[in-house]
Parts: sequence; C-alpha cells; structure tokens
Amino acid sequence: MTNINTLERDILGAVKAAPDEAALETIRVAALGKKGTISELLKTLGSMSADERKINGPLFNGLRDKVTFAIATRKTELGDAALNARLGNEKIDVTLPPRPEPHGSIHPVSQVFDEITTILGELGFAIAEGPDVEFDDYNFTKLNIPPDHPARQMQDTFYLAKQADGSQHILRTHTSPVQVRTMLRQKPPIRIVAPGRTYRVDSDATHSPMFHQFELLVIDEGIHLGHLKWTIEEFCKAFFEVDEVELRARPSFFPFTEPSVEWDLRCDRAVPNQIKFGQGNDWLELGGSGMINPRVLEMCGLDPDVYQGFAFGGGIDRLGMLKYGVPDIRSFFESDLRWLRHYGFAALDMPSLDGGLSR
Ligand code: 2NM
Repeated sequence: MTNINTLERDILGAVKAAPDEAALETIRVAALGKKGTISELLKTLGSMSADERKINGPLFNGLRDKVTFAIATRKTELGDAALNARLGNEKIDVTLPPRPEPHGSIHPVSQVFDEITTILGELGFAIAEGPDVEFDDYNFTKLNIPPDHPARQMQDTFYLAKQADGSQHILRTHTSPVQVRTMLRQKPPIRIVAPGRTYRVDSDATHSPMFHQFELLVIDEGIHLGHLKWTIEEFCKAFFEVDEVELRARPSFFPFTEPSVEWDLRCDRAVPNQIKFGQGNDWLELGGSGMINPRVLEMCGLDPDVYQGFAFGGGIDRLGMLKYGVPDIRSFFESDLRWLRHYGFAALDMPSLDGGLSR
C-alpha cells in the first residue's frame, strides 16, 4: 500500500510542478498512457482473487480519477497563465487614428457590364457564359469561318501551345462560341446575351488586346430583321437614357450571318467632348448583326427550315467610352488609381441604371 501512496504523491507532485502544457502531457502519458504506471496497475486487477480485487479495484480506479482531475485542473491553470502573460505583454495604442474610409470604386467596365445585362434581362434575355480559352471549332469552324480566313491568322488570334494530340486552343476572339455552345445544348426558343472578355492581337487608342464584348442571340420560329431592329432600338433608348433614337442600317458581311447589317445611331457631336443621342447630324457605329447563316444553324444542330435567328455584337468598353467620355480604351486596363477615382462609380452601390448618365 505504501507503493500506491508513494505513486500518488509522486504523480500529483509532478502535475502541480509541471511548468508548461508539454511537460504536463509527458506526465499524463507516463501515468495514464497505454504503458503508463497507473494503466499497468489497473491491468494487474485481472489476475487478482475476487477478495483482493474488491479492495484494490476502488483504490486503483480512485487513483486514476484523482490524477485525471489533477491534470485537467493544472491544464486550465497553465492555459490561464499563458493567456494572462500574453495580455500583459500586448499593448494597444488607443491614440492611433482610425482606419481610413475605403477608396475602392466600381470599374466603369463593371458598371456598363451590369447596365447592359440589366436592360437585356428586362427584355427577357438570359445571361450565358463560356470559357476564355476556346476550341478552334467553336470559335471559327462552327461559325462558318473557313480555315484560310484572315481572322484565323497569328497576327489576329492568340494561339496557345499545341497539345500532344496536335490540337491547339485559342483565346476566343469574340463571344460567339458561347452562342455555339448554347445552340448545341439547348432547343429553341433561345434568347441569350453573352457578355465577357475577348482577345485579339491589336493595340491602339481604340483597340486593346483584351476587351469586352456582348453578343445577343435570338432563335425561334418566324424570327426576322424587324425583331432585331426593335431589340437594338429598345436597348439604345434604355442604355443612353433617351426617349427616342434613330437607327441607320448598312449592309455588311460576316461569315456567320446572312444578310449582315451594321447599325449606326444618330447623334450630335456639335459641342466638343459631349455627345447627344437621338438628335444631330452625326452617326455613331453601334455594332454588327444579322440573321444567323443557315449553315451555322445546321452545324450547331438546328434545322434551318424550322428555325430562324438573329445575332448582334457590340463592345462593352466601347459603349463605356461613349457614355462616360473615356478617350482611350487602354486606360481602362492600366489600374491607375487617379483614373479609377475619377471614372469609378461609388463603392458599395449596386451598379444600376440610376448610377449612369443621369446621376
Ligand atoms: C456580331 C455580328 C453579327 C454573332 C453570330 C453569332 C452566332 F453564333 F449565333 F452565329 N453570335 N454572334 C454575330 C453576328 C456577332 O458581332 C459583331
């Protein structure tokens, strides 16, 4: 019995004296671990007679409980002491000035992006998205752009490294591959807008190697140019915040549309650095469009004898330049804080139409 009393005194003494949690853990393992002194003691109960066990059982188990409790108590003590020591050392200088107000703002491209999708959303268009890195097939072939077309050349298109199987991805040159993906996946009626980043090898005041486009696609039975013109008209009135607009149609050519039409918007540039829409003697190029070429419909799995469709493509950055008076497209992407402060929209505001021209 002196044996167990000594053991208890030794372990409880060590627990009380443990200088930190690591030392305490070592003591716990030595006493209560698989091969610990108390664990070994408990194992001896198995080979005892019933009478011996009656006496030693409560003794050994009582020792185990006492030690377990002592370790938990010491652990709390050590934790409290460590926290108090840290709090004693940490100092807060309450005379420091508060943090400055946040200076972030909504980038004009984000603002225009949201204006465009809001307007078209109200007209019943769903937003469709696709990857920036595209297949040749979706960016060119299924859009009726033949292998020898100049748009496919290195000077115009960013090509990625060739894959092991000889195939080669590209950076999409327009958002039309999103329309292709939609047609391949979904049966008409289709009414989508595909906004997003596009890439072309080009850089000057009105061209950036990365720019933003939005393209509309409507496919159903009996769709005609009248639907296209009405849609562009409604869009322009909402976007430029005027009651009336006048559109001018010019014949054009795109491999993916037949017929193809480019649209100009009547505007007034009599006052320098100020542009007014719906009046004046000038014209502003809006974007290209047309009725989807039957070959494109066919390659995308739709029957051109049943379905017709129109598409329209415009530049998001370009519309932003016009609406908010930004002279150089490259300034959108230079991350110049002074520029962002000047052209940015209020942070924490939901970008919306009321944040636009009439703010
Ligand atoms: C434009 C002009 C004309 C266009 C065509 C298609 C598709 F995939 F449906 F054939 N998407 N976008 C299109 C047509 C784009 O941008 C100037």
